[in-house]
Amino acid sequence: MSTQEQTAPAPEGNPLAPDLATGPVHSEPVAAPSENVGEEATAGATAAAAAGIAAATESAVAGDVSTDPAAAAEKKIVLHHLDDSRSQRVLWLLEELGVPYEIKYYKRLPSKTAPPELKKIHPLGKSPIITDGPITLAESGAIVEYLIAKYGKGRFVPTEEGWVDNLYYNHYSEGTIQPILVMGLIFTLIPQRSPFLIRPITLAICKNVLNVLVDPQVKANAAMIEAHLAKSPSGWFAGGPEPTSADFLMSFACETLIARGGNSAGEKTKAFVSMVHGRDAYKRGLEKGGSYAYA
Ligand SMILES: N[C@@H](CCC(=O)N[C@@H](CS)C(=O)NCC(=O)O)C(=O)O
Repeated sequence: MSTQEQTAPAPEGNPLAPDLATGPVHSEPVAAPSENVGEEATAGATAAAAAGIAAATESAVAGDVSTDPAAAAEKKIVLHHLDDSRSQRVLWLLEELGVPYEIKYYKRLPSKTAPPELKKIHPLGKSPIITDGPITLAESGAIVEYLIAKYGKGRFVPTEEGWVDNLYYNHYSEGTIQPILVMGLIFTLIPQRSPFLIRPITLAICKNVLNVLVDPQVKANAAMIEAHLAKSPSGWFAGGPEPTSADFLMSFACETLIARGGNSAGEKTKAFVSMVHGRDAYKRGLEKGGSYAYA
C-alpha cells in the first residue's frame, strides 16, 4: 500500500470513490498544526484512504499485499482467524460494520504458535489477516483502519476533539503495550518450558526479569490507560459517543491486563472492557470466533 502515490486520483468507476473521497488529497507538506487539525487531518486521511484503497482495489500491489485471484472473484471479506488471539477484535469490528464476511479458522499448535497454513496467506503467518477481493492485509492496526475507511460509512470515526487520542492509541496498542505484555508472557513461559533440572534457575532469572523489566512497565502503562479513560466522557478512548479504531485495537490489551490479574487493570479499564463485552456485535463475534480466553 505504501507504494501508492497519495496524489493519485481514485480510479473512475470505483465504488469506493463516492463514499470516501471527501476532498482533494493533500499533495503539499502538512502545515503547522492549526486549531482544527483534527478536522483537516481527518479529511486528508480519509481522502488519502480513498485513493489508496481505490488504487489497491484496482491493481496488484507490491510488498505485503498480495493478490489471490479466487478471492478476488468471490469479492467477500475473509478473516483468517486464530483461536485465543487478537484477531477477535477484528471479528468484533466486522460484526459492528455488518458487512458480509467469512471466517477461516486456524488452530494454535501445542507450542501455541500459529499453524503453518497461515504462512500461505501472508509471509509472517500471524493472525489477524484479512483478504478482501485482491487485497491481502495483515497487522491489526492496518486492518481496523482499512475496514473502517472502506466500510464504516462514517461510523467509528473520532470527533475532531478525539482525533489525536484516537491516533495515539491506534499506534500505542501494537507499538508499546502489546510488546510489553508479550514479553511478560514469554518470561512466564520460559520456566514452564525449561528442562526439569534447570527449572529452578530459569525460574529465578525470569522472576528477576519480570520484577525489574516487565512489571513496572505494565504498571505504568496500566496507570496511563486508567487516567486516560477516567477523562473520557463516554468511556471510549477517543471520548466520543461511539467506539473508534482505538477502541477496537485497545480492547485486546485491556482484556489482557484484566486476565493478568493482580490489580493490573484499574476500574475504568474494567468498565471499558465491560462496555465492549456488552455490545451485541462483540457477543456475536465471540460466538462465531471459537475459543477466546480473554472474555
Ligand atoms: N502486530 C501484529 C501481531 C500479530 C500476532 O502476533 N498475532 C498472534 C496472535 S495474538 C499470532 O499470530 N501468534 C501466533 C504465532 O506467532 O505463531 C498484529 O497486531 O496483527
